[in-house]
Amino acid sequence: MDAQAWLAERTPAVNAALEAWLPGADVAPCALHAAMRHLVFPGGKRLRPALALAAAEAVGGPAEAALPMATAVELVHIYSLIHDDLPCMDDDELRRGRPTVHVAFGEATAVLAGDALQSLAFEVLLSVAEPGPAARAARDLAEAIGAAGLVGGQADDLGPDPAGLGVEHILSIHARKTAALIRVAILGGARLAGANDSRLAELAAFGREVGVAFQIADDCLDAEDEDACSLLAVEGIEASRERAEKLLDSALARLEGAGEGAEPLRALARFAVRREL
Ligand code: GRG
Repeated sequence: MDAQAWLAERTPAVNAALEAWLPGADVAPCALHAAMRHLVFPGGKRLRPALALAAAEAVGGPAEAALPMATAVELVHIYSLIHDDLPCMDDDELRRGRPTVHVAFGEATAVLAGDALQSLAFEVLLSVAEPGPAARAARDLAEAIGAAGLVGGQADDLGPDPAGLGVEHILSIHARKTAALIRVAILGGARLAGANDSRLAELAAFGREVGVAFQIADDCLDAEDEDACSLLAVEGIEASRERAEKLLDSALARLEGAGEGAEPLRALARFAVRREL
C-alpha cells in the first residue's frame, strides 16, 4: 500500500476539522489566532492524525471515529513545534521554510498560541457525543504530553549532553519527547473506534517502537545537524539506521495477526521510518 497516497486521501478531512475548530485570524484577539494558525495551515505531513485514523481502521472501526483524536494530536504537535522553536528552547527562525511563530508574531504571542493550541486539543477531544472512550483518550494524551512524556523528554534533552549519558538515555528521551505523542495518537484512534484492551496494548507497544524509530530516522535525515541528543553522535549513522529498521520490524511483527484492516497502519509506519522528507 502507498502510504503517501493514503495520507493524501485522508488529510483533507483532518484539515477540514482543524479549520472548523481554529478561530479565524480576523476574529479577536486576531494576532493570537493568526499565530495559532501559522503552522497549522499549510501544515506538515499530518502523520500523527493519519496514524490515529489508520489505528481506527486497524481495529475494524471507521476512520472517521478517530477524527477528534486525529485533530487533537495535530494541535498538540503544532503547540510543541511552536514552543520548541522559541529562543529559550531550540531558538529556530525557520520551520518548513517559513518564519517560526515567535519570529512572525513575537515571543509572548508564540507562547500563548502554543498554550491555546494545547487546550483546544482537549476541548476537541472531549466534545465528542460519547465521552467515555474520549475521556480515556484525553487522560492518555495528558499523560503522554506532560512531565512523564513530551515535556519531560524535552527537559532532559535540554539537560547535560545526552550523548555523554549513553544510548539508553537517548532512547528514553526519544521515547518521551517524540514517541509518546505518536503512541498516543494510535492508542486514542483505536480507543475511539472501540478497540478492546488486548488490541490497545498491542497498538500501544507498536506505537512506541514506531515513534522511537521515527525519531532516529529524523536524526538520520538531519545528519548535518549537530543535535547533541542524536544517537548518531554515539553509534554512527549506519548503526542508527539499523536500529530504526529493527524497531520497525519489531513493531510490524506485533501486527502480524491484525489482518487487512491494519495495512494502512503498517504502510504509515514504514513511511514514517523510511521517508525521505
Ligand atoms: C517544548 C513543549 C515542548 C516540546 C518539545 C516534540 C518536541 C518537544 C518538539 C518538537 C520539535 C522536535 C524536533 C520534535 C521531535 C519530533 C519531530 C521529528 C517532529 C517533527 O515531526 P514531523 O516531521 O513534522 O511529523 P511536520 O512538519 O511534518 O508536521
